[in-house]
Amino acid sequence: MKIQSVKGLQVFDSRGNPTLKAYVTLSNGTVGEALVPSGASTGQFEACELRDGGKDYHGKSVTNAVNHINTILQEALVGKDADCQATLDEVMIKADGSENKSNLGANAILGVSLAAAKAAAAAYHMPLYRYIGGISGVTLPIPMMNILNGGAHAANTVDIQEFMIMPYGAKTFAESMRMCTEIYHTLGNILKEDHFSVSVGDEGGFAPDLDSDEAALAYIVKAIAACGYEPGRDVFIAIDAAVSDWYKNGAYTLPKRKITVSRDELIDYFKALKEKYPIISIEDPLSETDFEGFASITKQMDGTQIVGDDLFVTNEKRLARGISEHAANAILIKPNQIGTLTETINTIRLARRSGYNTIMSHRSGETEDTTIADIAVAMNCTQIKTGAPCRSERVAKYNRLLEIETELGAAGSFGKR
Ligand code: 2PG
Ligand code: MG
Repeated sequence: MKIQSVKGLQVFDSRGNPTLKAYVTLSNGTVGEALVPSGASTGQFEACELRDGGKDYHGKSVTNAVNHINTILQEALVGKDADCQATLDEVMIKADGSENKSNLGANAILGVSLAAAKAAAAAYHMPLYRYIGGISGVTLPIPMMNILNGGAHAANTVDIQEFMIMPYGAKTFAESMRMCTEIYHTLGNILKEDHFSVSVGDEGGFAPDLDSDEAALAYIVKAIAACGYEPGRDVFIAIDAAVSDWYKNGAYTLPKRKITVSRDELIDYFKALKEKYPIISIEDPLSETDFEGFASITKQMDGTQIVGDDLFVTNEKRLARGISEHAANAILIKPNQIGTLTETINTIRLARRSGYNTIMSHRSGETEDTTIADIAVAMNCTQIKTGAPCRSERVAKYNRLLEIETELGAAGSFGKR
């Protein structure tokens, strides 16, 4: 289990931007590898994604982060046991020494953290979900599948960033994939019939130029019904409004339609959408600084899942504040928002203890790495958000979950909260 070497390499993500891949090699020759994703609508409280700046790659290269892996992190970790995850992560946090991992880069640290876990799992001849979750990590998450993209993820006229379907009528993960892919393709056909573009956004969902968020919701309801499912019974809708970017000087301006509203008007807007459409979950309905607003909408929309993404940034301290202020009732989990596997796990544990739903999530800039699928099962996250059933960097996670469901057989359970 002793770490023999730690290496980094600059590679590319699904948007063609540089990102990094980390390799951890053990003394018995076992290698663990991990690639790090990258967001577009990033929260201001996220751990630091270290980029070089300058002219090359429009400032986005990550050679400094890679160098940190090859020098400082390699030196700090060689000779340590790969299966002492908390110790490894602690050593890296100390080597960085900053509050938000800005010295070495959260991208560098997360890559090594995940690669070490994968090396240890491989050395024990265990799948990653079993290594992390033991025999109690058995939950296949229900997909929160993003089939229509807007906001910062698409060059279209739709304000809300993500429109997702949740197939509550499914009994297994495999069945949930059948339902979601049927609806996805049907939506494409309906949009095409109405002469809308079926080109896709960053997460593989369609990105048509619709008049409004409501038009998007109406098309999705139509697609669900056209497949023979009942909207609001078999399949629900989840949205990620991602409004942190809309907020300026106490007011919100819808990015595409340029309408400015107050916090209360925005809450009323979501309430009105929920009245008309089978919306079960709303992510980031208010700014990442507005704990009070989050508490207010959570109370006013009792029965709706209110998800903190930019609000919590997978950070245990921010989640603890949310819990004490009753802000939101669910948390999005993105390992690269915080930068180590141990901190990710601790945040999930706190959420679970406090009755908050946990949703494992990809980033809009992704890679072929499927680690989040394994972490979701290991930690019994009941939901996963990993894009449309389109583009291999998204589909790879779903395919990994199908594989895990088959492996677990009767021991697995399909989570729905
Ligand atoms: C989000 C994510 C993922 P990004 O806002 O939830 O869908 O987007 O990675 O751009 O932050
Ligand atoms: Mg979000």
